[in-house]
Amino acid sequence: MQPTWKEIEQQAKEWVVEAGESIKEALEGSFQINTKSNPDDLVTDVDKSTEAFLYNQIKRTFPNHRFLGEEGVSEAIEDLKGIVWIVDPIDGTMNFVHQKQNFAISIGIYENGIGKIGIVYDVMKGELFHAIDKEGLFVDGVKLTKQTERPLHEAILGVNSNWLLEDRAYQPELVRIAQKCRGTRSYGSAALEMAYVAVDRMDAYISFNLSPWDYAGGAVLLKEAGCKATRFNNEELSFLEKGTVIAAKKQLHETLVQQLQEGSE
Ligand code: 2AM
Ligand code: CA
Ligand code: CA
Ligand code: CA
Repeated sequence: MQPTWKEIEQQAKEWVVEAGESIKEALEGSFQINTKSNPDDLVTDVDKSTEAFLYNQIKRTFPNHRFLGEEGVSEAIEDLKGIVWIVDPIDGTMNFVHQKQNFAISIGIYENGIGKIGIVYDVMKGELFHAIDKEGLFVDGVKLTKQTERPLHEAILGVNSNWLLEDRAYQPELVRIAQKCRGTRSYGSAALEMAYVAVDRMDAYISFNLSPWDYAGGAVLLKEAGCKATRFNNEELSFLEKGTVIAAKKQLHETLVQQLQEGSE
């Protein structure tokens, strides 16, 4: 018999909590830190062992499900046919290494490209954001019932502040948006920042260059909260290719996309 989405979610929740325990143990001891694309792009052996743990559990329990993870423990995924788990074992590795908090395990489970389950687990807080397609968004099992739309001048925006430092496309538009909003935050974990928008702790999250594993879990949470996540130009997110991400309450999303496009044509 095929498992239900509820059963799959339950299983995934157990695994992220178990993986979180191992991550906490690793933080007490020592671990290896390496760099990837640049000196600030970190990866540790804990990222890899966490991804391997999740991959092995998934493959053992659901042998026909496929797996796309940041650290590449599995085969390359070139399409989203069937059920694909899109996994970031540690989202916010720099926070993991330096702050020892503010990082998450992120899982998005997709069926033929449609988001079915989203899980973002704040390991150190033990706070679990989870959602099933059409069943709503929950924090530690408690359903979210209220979302507030705020105009830009009352909104808090999550941003990756690197864009302040670099001369790049959309920079003038983003500076203008940042000036107009009530305040900005930069937590350093895309998955947590998207979860915070979904549960109404922030109003929007904007980032230049994210990969599917950064936003696959968050995208399901946002959808279930009635929020919207797209590319800066309002195109749908791809779960196979990287790109810009703007996630926000629905009306604010419209305002922000409009402001991002002003002057960029
Ligand atoms: P990561 O920790 O899994 O790499 C930091 O602002 C956010 O951007 C994190 O969610 C981080 O995910 C993500 N990110 C994506 N690409 C990155 C890169 N090349 N270097 C650092 N962070 C990156
Ligand atoms: Ca990374
Ligand atoms: Ca990530
Ligand atoms: Ca990661």
